[in-house]
Amino acid sequence: MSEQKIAFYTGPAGGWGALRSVTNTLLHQDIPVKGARTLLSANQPDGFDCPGCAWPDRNHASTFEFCENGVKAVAAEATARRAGPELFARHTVSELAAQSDFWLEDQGRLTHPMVYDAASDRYRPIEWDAAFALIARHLNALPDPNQAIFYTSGRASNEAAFLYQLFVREYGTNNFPDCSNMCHEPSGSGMYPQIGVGKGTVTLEDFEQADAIFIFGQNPGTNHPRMLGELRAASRRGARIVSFNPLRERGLERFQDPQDKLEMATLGSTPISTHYFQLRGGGDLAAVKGMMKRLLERHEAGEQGVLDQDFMAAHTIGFEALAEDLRAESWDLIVEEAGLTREQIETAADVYAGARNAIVCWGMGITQHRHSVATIQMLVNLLLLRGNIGRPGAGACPVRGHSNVQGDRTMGIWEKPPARLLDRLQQVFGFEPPRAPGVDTVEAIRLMLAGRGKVFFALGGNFAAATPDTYETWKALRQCDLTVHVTTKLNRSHVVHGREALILPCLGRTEIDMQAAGPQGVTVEDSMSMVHISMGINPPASEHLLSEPAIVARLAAATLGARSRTPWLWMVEDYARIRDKIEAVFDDFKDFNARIAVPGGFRLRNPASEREWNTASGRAAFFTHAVPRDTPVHRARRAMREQRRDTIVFTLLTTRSHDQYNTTIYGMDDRYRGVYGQRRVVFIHAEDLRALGLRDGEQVDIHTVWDDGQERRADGFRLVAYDIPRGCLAAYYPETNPLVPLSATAIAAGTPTSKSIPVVLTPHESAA
Ligand SMILES: Nc1nc2c(c(=O)[nH]1)N[C@H]1C(S)=C(S)[C@@H](COP(=O)(O)OP(=O)(O)OC[C@H]3O[C@@H](n4cnc5c(=O)[nH]c(N)nc54)[C@H](O)[C@@H]3O)O[C@H]1N2
Ligand SMILES: Nc1nc2c(c(=O)[nH]1)N[C@H]1C(S)=C(S)[C@@H](COP(=O)(O)OP(=O)(O)OC[C@H]3O[C@@H](n4cnc5c(=O)[nH]c(N)nc54)[C@H](O)[C@@H]3O)O[C@H]1N2
Ligand SMILES: [Mo]
Repeated sequence: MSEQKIAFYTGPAGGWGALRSVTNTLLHQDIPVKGARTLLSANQPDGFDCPGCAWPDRNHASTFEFCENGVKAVAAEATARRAGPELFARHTVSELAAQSDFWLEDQGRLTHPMVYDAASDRYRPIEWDAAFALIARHLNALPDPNQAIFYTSGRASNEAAFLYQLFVREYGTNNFPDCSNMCHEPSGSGMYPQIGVGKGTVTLEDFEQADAIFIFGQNPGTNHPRMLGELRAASRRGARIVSFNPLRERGLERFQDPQDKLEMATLGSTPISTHYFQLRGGGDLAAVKGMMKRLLERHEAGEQGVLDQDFMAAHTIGFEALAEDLRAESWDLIVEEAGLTREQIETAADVYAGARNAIVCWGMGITQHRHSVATIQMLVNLLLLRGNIGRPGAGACPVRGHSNVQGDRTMGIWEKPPARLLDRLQQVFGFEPPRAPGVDTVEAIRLMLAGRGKVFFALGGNFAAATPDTYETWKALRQCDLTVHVTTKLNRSHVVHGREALILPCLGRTEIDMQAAGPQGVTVEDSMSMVHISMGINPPASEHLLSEPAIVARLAAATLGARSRTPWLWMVEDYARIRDKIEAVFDDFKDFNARIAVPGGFRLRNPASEREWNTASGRAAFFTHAVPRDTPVHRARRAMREQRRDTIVFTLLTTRSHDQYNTTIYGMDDRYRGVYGQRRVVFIHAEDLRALGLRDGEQVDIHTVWDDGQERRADGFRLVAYDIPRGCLAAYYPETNPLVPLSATAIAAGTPTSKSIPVVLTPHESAA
């Protein structure tokens, strides 16, 4: 591990640094040779889908798409390290719980199903059948199926997710919290009523034809490195790339393509953003409103072609209300809340108006706010004003996180299932599905805290670390009668457990999945609705592992018994049988098995991208929103002023380092931001440091300003003077999750507002 230092990085993203990092990663996982072979099969027609991000691949083409962080994701799974029964015999669970998140996962792949033994405070091995019987006993003893909670993380394949939602609904609940609730939920909530789909409307081909690409609140250099390939190509043919981000992210500035021999040899690189707007955290709605106001002003000054009036007349409703609201909006308020000058906002608008085709991308910098749904609707408004949906080179591109998070939702992992899905399940499987909505992630925590959530089951993920209000969440999990985790590696959620607890180790996507009918592939859907097959190539990490579909099927058979007419065990003998059932439930999956036999798979239909609007009015709808002036940050600042305290209330945004995959910490560096050997850092503007009377490098404690009387703090963060707007702070997740109140959620989506937490800083009180 590197020594602790802060050393600002001036090179491009990618380049030799990325290659060095890959070598170190493979060495750390003890797999130099095997790792390399495994990587050559990632995203190939006959290989596995990279378990990293959801960015699509070019037709699963035959050239290896290099991606530093894809390598880390694959290597983490293909590691030679093992966390077997010996590890659990050596350590009590209390001892394991004292270890860091990094240490827990670094023990390697889990090899045996394990059960918690309270007498010895240890996990010990258990047979699979006994494990399923234990879960079935708990589930069947609950007086109400709504006391069970079934979490999903977005790595589960379509086949696993489909069986899972079917099992849980046959069991009797829609309690499906999932990682999406903390991620792109607001994108779906915003887009559905507006354009009738909750997914992106673009494909990779559109990126080749766009004249302008707008990137709001996304850090592709770290989280979707393969996207830099598209951006680089766009930049080279002269497209405008406009970034809105409080931080200057390296990957949005320059990229050196490790696959380009000339660029590597000459140390050349390609600029990415032509325009970079360092707006205030949470300032996007105001900025986009300003852009639209500018377009309207130009239009009303008589300029032709600023707005696409033909498109609006034929396809939209609500423009007049929006226009009226834009006219009435004050530039002063827009400028104040966006944290950009009027000239900057006008420049952005003019770039947009000058582009024939434009794409708008967004990530967590947009979705994890109080007003995220409204902000997303403003982004879609912006697209609609110039007819930038439903034609080549244009559209909406919410960039998804987990590699199959979009597919899981398509398969019905949804706490608020549409009636048509339930009707179809009823027809195809002959049972009465529950109709009442279930709980999302935050509601699930509340349900457990209230003592009405008693069994917690997780298909992947790390609920204890990924969710907000960490200590409340831990209390919630510890109150459960039973917690169960289907997982590949040891993590926090296994050591913060219910009275009884199980760890069920499963195959990873890189591994050969052998069933009665032979080796099986699974399908996934990427961020652009492309569905394709993924085949593992490595031998399983242990002979005791089961696949996720097999775990769900055997659990369903054990729990439902003769109550269910579904042929659970028969379906998992050959996953083509599961796909036939998926086809029977979802019209879009017609000829499913045949269509995934084609390399690259197929694209699910996206009506909005064909200008068919499945909305209430049958048209695309403009939505009007006020610039938010009453967020928790505004309120906290007002309260400080009223109490005549000069304490600075900051907006804390929590983000990912270059060396992590969500709660999985690969290493302690964040190369592009110049941080090495540590994670407890907080980025701050130099003027704010001075105003606080603190120095760069000093340690502080962070406290949330929230009006529920509960103290929330995270201690011992090193201040790093950084290029960030005044009044904003940035720090890494999950260390900062104790600061996010459970009640801090997005309006109309329930997503924790992890990018806008009102906080104050105090000098660190050392424990000594
Ligand atoms: N290597 C790697 N890949 C990943 C992941 C990972 O952890 N590691 N996670 C996966 C998952 S699940 C997801 S959802 C995605 C996440 O990918 P991203 O969406 O890129 O997520 P973050 O790193 O949380 O932060 C996004 C960016 O938002 C900016 N930002 C913060 N607040 C604001 C704001 O108010 N306005 C604007 N305009 N910008 C803001 C931050 O500075 C940061 O650059 O990546 C996926 N891919
Ligand atoms: N403060 C703050 N909180 C956040 C965010 C933020 O930006 N800031 N981001 C949010 C977002 S966008 C998301 S998506 C969530 C992520 O929440 P989760 O999806 O719950 O978390 P992960 O860290 O991705 O889960 C990692 C674990 O998944 C398990 N795993 C890995 N591969 C497999 C597999 O193939 N099968 C199974 N069964 N298990 C596997 C491993 O045990 C690993 O420890 O966190 C959210 N939380
Ligand atoms: Mo995510």
